[in-house]
Amino acid sequence: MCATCGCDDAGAVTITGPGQDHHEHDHHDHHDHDHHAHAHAHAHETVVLEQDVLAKNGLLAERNRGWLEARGVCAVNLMSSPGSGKTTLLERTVRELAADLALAVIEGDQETPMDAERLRATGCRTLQINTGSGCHLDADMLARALRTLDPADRTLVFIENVGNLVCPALFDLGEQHRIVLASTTEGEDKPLKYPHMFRGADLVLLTKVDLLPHLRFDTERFAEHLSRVNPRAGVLPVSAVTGEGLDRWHGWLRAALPPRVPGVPAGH
Ligand SMILES: Nc1nc2c(ncn2[C@@H]2O[C@H](COP(=O)(O)OP(=O)(O)O)[C@@H](O)[C@H]2O)c(=O)[nH]1
Ligand SMILES: [Mg+2]
Repeated sequence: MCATCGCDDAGAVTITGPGQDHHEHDHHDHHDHDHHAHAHAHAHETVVLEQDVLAKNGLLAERNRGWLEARGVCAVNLMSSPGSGKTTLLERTVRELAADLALAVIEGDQETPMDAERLRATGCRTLQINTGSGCHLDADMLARALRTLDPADRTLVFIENVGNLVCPALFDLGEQHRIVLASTTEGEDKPLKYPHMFRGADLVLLTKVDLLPHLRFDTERFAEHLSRVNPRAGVLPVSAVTGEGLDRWHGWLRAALPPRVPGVPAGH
């Protein structure tokens, strides 16, 4: 858990947007001192710290939820282990939906602007959050990213979380939907091994299904493992290479957008 690994108090968070060089450092010069103090506290007060961190995050997540709802903005949090295909799927999704939907992407990674650059190449407005040593996005990072993005009414905001099947599950961002991606190359057992992550999912995308002929992966077994930890979430098999399943994925996203209210002008 995150308070245990110490990631939440280490390193500066950087938010970088299009056409700007906007750095936010939310930690103090006495960071080393703080770090040691916290490390010491971890030995004795790990549980208390975890509760404090998560309680504070929960309050900020509620604020994000209200902010998003007031603007009619839909935030979708994509989570998976590194390499499951989050960025590749997003590249294709934003290319295909950009014609008729307002879209924006928030990219979370420890280092590098690489994923944000991939998304910007599609023409989509994209912000990069670099978490330093942090292994997840939290509600405060999302709040700052949303203020920078300032998305228009009815924008669909994709959040690519830091690649990790553990810590991001604990941090409510205030997002409307949680999507967990699991690739066929990762094996059928992941829902059982990482139940917290899969339990919180509204939808599970089984990615890289174009590779199934080359793998020993039993899709039904995967679905059965998922239903044991989360009977509510459906499995949607997709391939960002062949395009299989993408119509259904895009249909799911369109349905997730808040309905237009007749007679109410945009932004109200
Ligand atoms: N065969 C296949 N490879 C994919 C697919 N989606 C992504 N990949 C590859 O998987 C690797 C990791 O993809 P990426 O989108 O960067 O994963 P992320 O770390 O979850 O963002 C890259 O080499 C992609 O080309 C897919 O649907 N099929
Ligand atoms: Mg990525």
